[in-house]
Amino acid sequence: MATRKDVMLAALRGEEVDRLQYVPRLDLWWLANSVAGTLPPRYAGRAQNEIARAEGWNLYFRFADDLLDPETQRMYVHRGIGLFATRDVLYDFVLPRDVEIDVRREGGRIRVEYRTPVGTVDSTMFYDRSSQRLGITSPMVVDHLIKSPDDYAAAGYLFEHMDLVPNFTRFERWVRDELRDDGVAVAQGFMGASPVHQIQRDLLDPTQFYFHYKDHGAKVAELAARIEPLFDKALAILCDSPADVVWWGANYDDMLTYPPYFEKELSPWIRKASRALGERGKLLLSHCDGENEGLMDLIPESGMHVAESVCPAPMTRIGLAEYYRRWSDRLTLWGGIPSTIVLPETSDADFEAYLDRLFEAVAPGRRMLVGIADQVPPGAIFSRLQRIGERVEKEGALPLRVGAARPVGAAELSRVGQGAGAAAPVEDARTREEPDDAIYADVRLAVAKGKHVAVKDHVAALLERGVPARLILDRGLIAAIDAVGKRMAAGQAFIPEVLLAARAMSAAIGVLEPHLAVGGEQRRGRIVIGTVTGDLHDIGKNLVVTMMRGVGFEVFDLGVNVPREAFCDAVAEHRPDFLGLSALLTTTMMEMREVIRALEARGLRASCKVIVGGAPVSEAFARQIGADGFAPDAVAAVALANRFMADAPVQA
Ligand code: B1M
Repeated sequence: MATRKDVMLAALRGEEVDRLQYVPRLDLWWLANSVAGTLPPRYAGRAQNEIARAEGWNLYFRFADDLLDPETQRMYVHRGIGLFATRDVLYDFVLPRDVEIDVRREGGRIRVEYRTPVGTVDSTMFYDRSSQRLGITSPMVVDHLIKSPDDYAAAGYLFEHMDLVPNFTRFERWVRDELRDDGVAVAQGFMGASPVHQIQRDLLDPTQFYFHYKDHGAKVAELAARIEPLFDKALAILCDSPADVVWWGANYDDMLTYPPYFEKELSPWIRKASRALGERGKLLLSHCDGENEGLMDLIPESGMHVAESVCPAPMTRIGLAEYYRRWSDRLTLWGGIPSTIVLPETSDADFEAYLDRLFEAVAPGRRMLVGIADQVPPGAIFSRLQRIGERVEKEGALPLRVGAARPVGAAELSRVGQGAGAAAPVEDARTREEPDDAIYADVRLAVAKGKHVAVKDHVAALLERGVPARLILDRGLIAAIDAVGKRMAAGQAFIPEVLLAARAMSAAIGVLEPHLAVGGEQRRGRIVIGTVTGDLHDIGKNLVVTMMRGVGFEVFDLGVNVPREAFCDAVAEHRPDFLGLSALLTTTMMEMREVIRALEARGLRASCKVIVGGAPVSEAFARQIGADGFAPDAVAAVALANRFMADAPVQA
C-alpha cells in the first residue's frame, strides 16, 4: 500500500495521485504555542509531528528546536555565515584549521569571531525567550559578517578553505526515527540560491548589499567565485544523497531579488542545481514566500521543480488562480492558503469563501499541494486548520471539477489596505518642468543614476553660478528623487535604484545644507523610526529611512525589535515631528497600538504624528489603532510626511 510519503512524493513530482494533499507547516505555530502553554488542550506537551499524525495530516518537518538550550545552539553557531548542522543537512562543514573561532554569548546575543590569516571578521546573532515566544525557529543575524569592503578578503579565505564532508547518518536516523513514512524529508541545501544570493541573504546587511553590489561589484563577484566551489561540492553531495527533495534557495521577492538581478544572479544556479538533481531523480524545492508579481515568468523558467510557501492574495498581489494557471505546467505549487485567513481577524465566512474558491482555482489539481503560506502563524485558529483538512478530504478527489473558475483573489489584487490616496503620485509645484530647468539636468541625472560623488560637484557648480540653494533642492534633487519614486511605484524601478538615488540625494544635501541654513530656509522635519518589538524585518523600514534622509529629513533610526519604552524615550529626547513604526508580522502589528498607548501614558502623544507601515498594515488598521497616517511604501511615506509638514504651523 502506498504510504503518505509515496503519495506526497508523487504529487510533488507531478504524477497522477487520487487526491489533493494537505501539508500544513506547523513549526512556528507549534513553537510559539508550546512556549506559551497554549497548544490545544488535548495536544499539550505533544510534539508537532505527533499533532500532525493525530490529525491525519502529511508531515512537513521543519525544525523547532529549543534554541535556548546551549547544546542545540551549537547546531546554529555558524548561522551568521549561512551554515547549519541540523538533522536535515547532509554534510559536515569543516572550517579551515588556521582560522581561530571565538564564540561569545551575552544575553540573547551570540557573537562569533573568525580570525583568518588575512584578517578577522565577526557576525552576531540574536535569539532569546521573546524570539521563542514568537515562534522564531532560527537565530536572526543582527550584525553581519561583511561590514566594510575590507572584510571581503577574510570572508573569501573562510569559504575558500572550508570543506564539506558527506554525513548522511543523522539525516537517515531522523527520517527513520521521527518522520518514518508519514511525509517527505526535505534536505537542506543552501538558503541562498547562488553564491551571490548567499552573500545577499547572510553575509551583508540587506540594505548595504545593494550599495556593495553597485560600489564594490568586483569584490562581490570575487567572493562569489570563492564561494562557488563550496556550492558545487554541496550540490554533488546532495545528488549522491538519500534525499528525494532538496531545499535550495529562499525568500525570493520581486523587490529584494528584483527581476533583472534574479535573472542574472539566481536563475543560472537554480537551473544548474535543478538539472543536476533532476538527473538523479531528485527534486529542487525553493521557498517562494515573497511578492512574486515581477518574477512570475522567471521562477518557472529557472527550472525549479517545486515552489514552496506560495503565498497568494490578499497577502501578496497575485491570486492563487493566476499562480496555478501560469506555473502548474512547469512546476509544483505548494502552499496557496495565505496565513492571514486562519487568523481570527478573518471572519468565518471569508475563510469558508476562500476555501470554496480554492478548489476552483487549482482545478484540475495536479501539481498542487495545499499548505499554509508561509506557515501556520502562532495565532491560528486550530479548528480552521482542521477544517481545511476536512474539506481537502471531502472535496479534494482528483481531477478537481472545473467550476465557474472564479479566480481566487481577483477582487483582492491590490494589497490589503493599499491606502486611498497614499500611493497617489507625489505631485507638487516643485516637480513641474520650468523652461530654465535645463540647468538642473546634471544634478537630476546624477541623482537618478545614484552617482553620489559626481552629484556633489554638480551642486557645487550651480552654487558657484549663484543659483539659490532652495531651487537646487527643489528643482534638481527633489524633482529627481520624486521621479525615481514614481518609477518604483509603477514597477519600473527597483529597490537598488531607489536606495542609490536616495544616497546620492543625501550626499548632495550635505553640500547644500550650509547654504540652506544661511538663507534661513525652513527645516524639513525630524523623524524617529523603528521596527516594533518582536519584529526583526528591516529592509522596508530602511528604505523609508533612506528616502526620508534623501529628501532632507533628520532621521533617528532606532533599528529593529524596539521596545515601546525606547520609542517613548526617543520621542522625549529628540522631539520629532513624526514617529514612524514598521511591522511585517501579523503578530507584531498589534504592538503599534501599544506604542501609541505608551506615548499617551507618558504625555507625549500630542507632540508628534505617528505614521505606520509594513506589509500587513493598512489604512483601516492605522485608523483603528489611533495612528495619524499610513503609507504603503517608502515613496508614499515621504509624500505623507511632506504633506504633514506643509500643514504644520510654522515653527518659531
Ligand atoms: Co519574513 N515573513 N519572517 N523574513 N519575510 C514575511 C514578512 C511573511 C509575510 C512571509 C510570508 O508569510 N509569505 C511572513 C509574515 C506572515 C505574517 O505574519 N503575516 C514572515 C515570517 C513568518 C517570518 C518568520 C516568523 C519566519 C520564521 O522564523 N520561521 C521570521 C520572523 C523574524 C522576526 O521578525 N521576528 C522571518 C524572517 C525573515 C528573514 C530574516 C528571512 C527575512 C528578513 C530580513 C530583514 O528584514 N533583515 C524575511 C523576509 C525577507 C521576508 C519577505 C520574504 C520579504 C520582506 C521584505 O523585506 N520585503 C516577507 C514576504 C512578504 O512581505 N510578502 C516575509 C521587501 C520590502 C521592501 O518590503 O518590508 O513590505 P516591505 O516594506 C515596504 C512597505 O511595507 C513599506 O515601505 C517599504 C518599501 O516600499 N513600509 C513602510 C515598511 N515599513 C514602513 C514604515 C512606514 C511606512 C511604510 O512608516 C513608518
